[in-house]
Order: sequence, then structure tokens, then C-alpha cells
Amino acid sequence: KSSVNRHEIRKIPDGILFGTATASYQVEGAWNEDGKSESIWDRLTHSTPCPVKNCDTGDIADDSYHQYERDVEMLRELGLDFYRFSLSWTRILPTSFPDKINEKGVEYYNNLIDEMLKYNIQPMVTLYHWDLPQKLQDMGGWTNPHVVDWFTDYARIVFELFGDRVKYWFTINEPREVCYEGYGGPSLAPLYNMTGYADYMCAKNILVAHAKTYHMYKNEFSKIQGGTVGIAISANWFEAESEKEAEAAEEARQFEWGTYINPIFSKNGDFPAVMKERVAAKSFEQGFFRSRLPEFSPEEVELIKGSSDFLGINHYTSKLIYRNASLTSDTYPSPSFYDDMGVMSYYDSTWESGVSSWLKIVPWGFYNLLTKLRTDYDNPPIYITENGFSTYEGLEDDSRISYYRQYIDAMLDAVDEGSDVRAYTAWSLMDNFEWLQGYANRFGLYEVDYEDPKRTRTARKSAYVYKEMLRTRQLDYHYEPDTTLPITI
Ligand code: GBH
Repeated sequence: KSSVNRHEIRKIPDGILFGTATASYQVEGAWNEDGKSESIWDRLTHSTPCPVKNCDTGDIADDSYHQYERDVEMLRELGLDFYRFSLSWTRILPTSFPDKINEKGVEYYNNLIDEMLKYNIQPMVTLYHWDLPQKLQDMGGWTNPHVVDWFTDYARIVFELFGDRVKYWFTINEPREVCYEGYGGPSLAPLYNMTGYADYMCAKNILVAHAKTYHMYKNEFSKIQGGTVGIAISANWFEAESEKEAEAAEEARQFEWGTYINPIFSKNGDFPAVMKERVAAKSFEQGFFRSRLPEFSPEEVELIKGSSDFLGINHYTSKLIYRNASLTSDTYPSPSFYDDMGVMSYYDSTWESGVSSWLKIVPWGFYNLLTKLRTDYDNPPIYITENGFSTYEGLEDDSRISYYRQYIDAMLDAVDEGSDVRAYTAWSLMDNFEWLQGYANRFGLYEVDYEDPKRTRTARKSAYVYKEMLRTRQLDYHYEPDTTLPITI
């Protein structure tokens, strides 16, 4: 489907909210200030040899802990409806548990929230964006079923502290990345690298923790506080290389995001059938006495089913999928998540790339994804909780502008056909600590100067374009901002 008609000015329907996002560890800095304790990212970035590109850490990051007023000023400059940020568990609860609340940490978030609300910018708050308390990691983190209690206790404190003012909650950011990249693979903390086991244990526990938190809010808070609760799931598009690979592509989608979307949003709940069958079959072949994929009890299936007021989607890119004769038992390590899934994937060489090697520009993939979510899950309310593009430093970011225009265009195609998209979030407000890539890959509408102790933020060309799009509620491929003028409120 050709989604782009670049000659017309396209009206953006009223009612879709626009914002930007960041996450605590990626922007706050102040890693050990005012009573904050150590998270798994503090531990990882301080370990030797340093695992992050250029030995970067989030010790100072964007210094948002001290610069929340400037951050809110930028939100105002852009004219945003909302700002999606996350809370640092170890800043609020230094023991990990509810026995000690760190007032200074609470004060930081109160200040940020109150400053935003002064200007009518809605806080959308993520409870967990990857910075688990190290103490809980030492007890197994997301592989320990007790994490369900640890997380819901933390969530209860957070709802009590901020729920009078925060009306949009996300429990977990990207369970697939937490579990697969953190516990299965070695590309996010805690780098467990135990795929085929730890990633599946994490998947079960994180879904139960999410669902218990959802029900706690519904039962105990929503009547008084009146907010909504959801989850942000990463879902890239997986396209069949050719028609005969349709089944392989569908299996990739079920393994990659069905793992998390199916239990919450499908009619029957539970992990996708194909995943349960495949992992069980592989496990028995390999000599296990039971499936490496843990089962949900019937009560857990019911608990998780429907446990979200909306579906948050982080979408960045697409891949092509095939399965052929060359896929043998040696293609992937066995057991492993990828061996269980049993497909091959690659990026089309004609797709333009961001600085992040995994990020190719494929706007029609976004359209296909939204269409698929609409048809498979009975048109759930969708919040696009992240979408964005990486460059090197520099203020002239035409490739980012082009990415945003094409992706928003593709999103509007799906909206025209009935997709219930309620919000769109650009990742990111400003450059920040891009996990193992450090500060080399930049996603910001604002550039951050990391040489400058003040971490000065400067609007990129894309900030001007995003602002104008929101102001006029029009998508105009020909709009050229005058970046010699300062961006003003
Ligand atoms: C999101 O992850 C995250 O929510 C956000 O925090 C992040 O900054 C943003 O997108 C951009 O990445 O090349 O081995 O370092 C999107 C999924 C997670 C995919 C991290 C790439 C790192 C792989 N990304 N992952 S590696």
C-alpha cells in the first residue's frame, strides 16, 4: 500500500493527543543523590570492563533531576498535550520495599508533575522503564515469582503518592525487551544471557505483576483517582519475504509481541497457542521433562486477560521473515528463544537506516501493524507510546523529520480505516543515554550538549517541524521552518 501522498496537506484528526517521552535512567542523572540507591543500570555501567560504548554511564545523563524546569519549558515550546516519563524505583524506595519512602526523590517527581500541570501538560507515567533495584536483581529480579509482590507494593506507593494528579499510567515499558534482551540475551541489564529459560520465566512474572497492579488500581484507586492503566509493548512489524512465508511471518509476530499482547488483549488470553506448542515440543525433543515456557494457571489466564485500559505500542521498524531448508538445528543456539521461534529475519538492503543498526525506515510496516492489531484484537484503544529515529549529533536532522512525517502519515492511514489511535509519542524529547550505545545514538527533538556541564538543550530542526504540525494539526511535507528564529513558547 502506498501510504504517502506528499503533495497534499493532510489534516490530523482532532482527539489524537501528541507528546514526547523519556525514561528515568536515560535522563535523570543524580544516580546516588539524596538517598537514591543502586539500580541494575548503575551496577552495569559501573562494572569493569565497561560494557557501554565509550564507557558512557547515566551518572549525570541529561541532569534532568536538577533541570526539570527546563524540561517542562521544552514541553511548552513544543506545545505538547502530554509528556511520558518514568519513575526511578530506587529513588522513591531506596530499600526496594515500602518500608522507607525517600522524601527527596518524591519531591523531585512532585515538582516535575506540578510544573507540567501548571501548563496543562498531562503526565503519562511509566512505573518501570528498566531500572530495577539491584537488591531485587540479587534475588533473581524478574525471574523470581516474588517480583509480583515487590512490584505491586511499589506500584501501590506510587499510586498513593502521585495518583491524585497522574491520570495515565503504564506499568511496564517493553516487557519483551526486559525479558528477552535483559534475561535472554546480553543487550540490556542484567545481561543474563540465559535464553530459552530466563526470558520465559521473566515473561510470565512480568505479565502477572502487570495484571495484579492493574486490578489493584481498578479495585482500590480508580474510583477516587479516575485514571487509566495500561502497558507499553514493543511491536515492530514482521513481513513475509514472499507469499509462501506468510506462516513464518505470523509465527515471528506471535513470538515477538504475541507473547505479551495475546495474554492481555486476545479473547482467550494466555501465551499464543503456536508458542506454547512449539516450546513444549522443542523442550521434549531436547530431553526436558516439561516445557521451558512456564504455564499460567487458569486463574492467572483470567487475571491477565483484559488487564489494560489501552494498548501502548512502541514501534520503530520492520523486518522481513522467511523459513527455509537452510534453517537447521545449528542455526541458532539450542535451546533459545530464536531456536524455538524457528524463523530467519533480515532487513531489506534498500531500507534507509538510522544510526542504530536495527532501525530502518519502513513506514508501511507501521500501517500493517496497526491494521493487524485492529483486526486481531477487536480494535483496542491504542496509544503509540514511542516512535522515533536516531542520528548523530547535529541540529539539521532532515532524516528524522522525514521519518516522523512518513510514520505519522502511515498511522493516519490506519486511523482513516478505523484504528482507534488515541495518542502519539515521539521518542524522544531530547538526546539521552541510549543503553549499551551510550550517548552515540541520538533520538532527541532537542540536542543535548554532553561536553557542557549544564547539559544545554537546543531545539533541532525536527523540533520546529513537530511543533508546527501540532499547532496547525496538519501534516505538510513541504513545511520548512526558519531555524534562525528561536523556538518560543
Ligand atoms: C525503546 O526500545 C526503549 O523503550 C527506549 O528506552 C529506547 O531508548 C528507544 O526505544 C530506542 O532504542 O543494539 O544491542 O544495543 C526499543 C527497542 C531496545 C532495540 C534496545 C534495541 C538495543 C540493542 N530497542 N535494543 S543493541
